[in-house]
Amino acid sequence: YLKKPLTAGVIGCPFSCRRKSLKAEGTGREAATHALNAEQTGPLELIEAGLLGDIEALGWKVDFAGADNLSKSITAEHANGSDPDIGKLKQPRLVSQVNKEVAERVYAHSSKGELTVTLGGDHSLAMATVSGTFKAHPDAALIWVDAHACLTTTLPEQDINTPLTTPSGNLHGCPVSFLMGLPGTSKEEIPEFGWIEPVLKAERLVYIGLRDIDEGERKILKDNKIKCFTMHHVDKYGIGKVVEMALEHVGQDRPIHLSFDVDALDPTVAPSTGTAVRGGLSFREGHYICEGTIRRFEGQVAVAETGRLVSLDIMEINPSIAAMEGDVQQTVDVGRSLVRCALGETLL
Ligand code: 5AB
Ligand code: MN
Ligand code: MN
Ligand code: MN
Repeated sequence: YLKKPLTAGVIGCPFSCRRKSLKAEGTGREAATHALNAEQTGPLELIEAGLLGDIEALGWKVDFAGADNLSKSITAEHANGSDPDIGKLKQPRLVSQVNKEVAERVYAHSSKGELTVTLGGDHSLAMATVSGTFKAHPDAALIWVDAHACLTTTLPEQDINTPLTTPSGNLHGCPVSFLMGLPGTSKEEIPEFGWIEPVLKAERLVYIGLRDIDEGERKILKDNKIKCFTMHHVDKYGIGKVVEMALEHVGQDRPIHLSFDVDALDPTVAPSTGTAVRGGLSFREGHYICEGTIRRFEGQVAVAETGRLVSLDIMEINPSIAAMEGDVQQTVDVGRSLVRCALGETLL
């Protein structure tokens, strides 16, 4: 699936779907002003720390257009309060437009035969990464590593009291439902997101690391028979077996999109993230997933041999969140080494 010379198409998306300090600040007017701050500097920090050099050192070419804030102009457009909630969904037009733009970039890299590496930013960006990747690789499978299913649905206003509605209205909790075309996400129901095609079939999706699932999400997971390896399964079978079963489930010959939310890791491993949940993956378990996603052959650079990983998201590194000195550095370092692992770094 990847063309030689092996090239990583790196996209930096310093974007957040969440308004900053909305609760503290109060009114809608202030919220609109704060939409201008809807930035998350994770990708900038990763690049500054030397991620591109890391990738090159592993033998890849790097195709990188800059980690400029591609959301800035679009963000400014909506800073005048022209982006009212839709049902419970917050900043819907902003999130949609940023994602539409990123999706085009992802597609551009993926359709050139590059491995697309998208650095978030928050996980609403998966609307873009999965859309762009699956447009180039329609038979791809999605491995979603996260404490959360990101599968809350988006039923309109009259339904806000049903359990199937997003509890927070934050779109980083919804991308998978849009990608699957679940009820409430169709072009008719929410034309603002009409550009998203329902490219993701339930049987092509597998979760690893879940431990904070909403009531509505639990029902969707069951009804659609979506394969999940929660932390319970990681404890029970061990990470090696879990990755093996996950790959088996999606089929051995498909291109793979790995969407890695760093909050899948335990907060002691990746503290600088927005929705930390205790009881997560250890440092090694997280890295094993990246290593194990690619079938390895003795003594060869696995990625080069299989070329099955076509898209990698490293999401939710948020340097504005730090309880202790060193938290940001630690989280950025982990993000960097996850990328290296997925691109073929070996321990030996
Ligand atoms: B993340 C929650 N389900 O919808 C919601 O960080 C959390 O991208 C979503 O995984 C977390 O607000 C989304 C409670
Ligand atoms: Mn997530
Ligand atoms: Mn999460
Ligand atoms: Mn998030």
